[in-house]
Amino acid sequence: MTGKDAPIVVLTGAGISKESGLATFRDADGIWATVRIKDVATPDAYRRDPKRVYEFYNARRQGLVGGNIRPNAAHGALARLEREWPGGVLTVTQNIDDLHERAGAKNLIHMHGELLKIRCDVCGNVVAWRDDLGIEDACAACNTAGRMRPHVVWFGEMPFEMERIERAISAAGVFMSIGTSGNVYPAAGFVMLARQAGARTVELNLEPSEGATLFEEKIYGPASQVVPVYVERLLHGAGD
Ligand code: BV8
Repeated sequence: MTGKDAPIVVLTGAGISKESGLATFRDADGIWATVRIKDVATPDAYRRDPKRVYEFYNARRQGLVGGNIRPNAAHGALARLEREWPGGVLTVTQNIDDLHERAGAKNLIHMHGELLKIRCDVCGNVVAWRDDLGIEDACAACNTAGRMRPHVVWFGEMPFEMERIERAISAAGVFMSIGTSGNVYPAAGFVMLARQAGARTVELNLEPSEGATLFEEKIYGPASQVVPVYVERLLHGAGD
């Protein structure tokens, strides 16, 4: 097992929130089974039909805030790891839900943005937002109406805090990938960076991801079961 003074970087995807009641993207019952990326999750979609994009994110936002959605044991185990691991833990999530924060995570990067925030397309001002977003909503900073968008990274847009993420992975002793299919870049390429840095790489997922062969260790099962067990092993493993 890795020395406890080595930092850990954890990448999470939609699979970690599935047992909390949020849909994934590419499972049979996933989001992309009913709506096309190019219609709702690209800058062109927003320019072409903002109402359609607002409706897509309003439905997901209402599902998150109004649907009795709670963090599960996997989110809780990662927050525990962050509290107890001497070398420090950074969680990088592709998810736009707030379940990691609600489970207690502090050192957290939402590389694809956050569903509960909106951003002004004119001045860049970002505000917390839990209601429906409409074309009539104005920016609290520059007063421009009709230019507020979800604070979410669409396909073709640069994910947030990439330099900080790459620096952290380059210094990591352990890289854990949880609940992601390994389809979306640049996140899907992080394991390569971790291997180049000499980090121990482990995938915890329901089934092998696209990048499964790149991980030294692979543990399959529902995140709420396998993640707490793995965290316990990291913290109090028999030195294996
Ligand atoms: C960019 C926010 C460039 C919106 C999302 C190579 C290099 C760089 C880019 C590309 C490249 N090749 C292609 C690209 C372009 C593109 C891309 O990757 N396309 C793919 C489809 C081929 N990437 C981009 O556009 C990115 N931007 O590259 O910018 C650039 C450069 C310079 C200047 C400007 C720009 C931006 C990508 C971000 C897009 N936004 N989300 C929203 O949420 O609505 S992506 C979307 O996919 C979500 O963020 C999601 O998190 C992410 C990844 O999906 P997963 O989380 O993995 O979910 P998925 O359903 O796929 O898998 C779930 C997994 O969980 C499964 O494996 C399942 O088995 C497992 N699971 C299920 N249940 C459980 C479970 N596991 C455990 N327990 C369970 N119970």
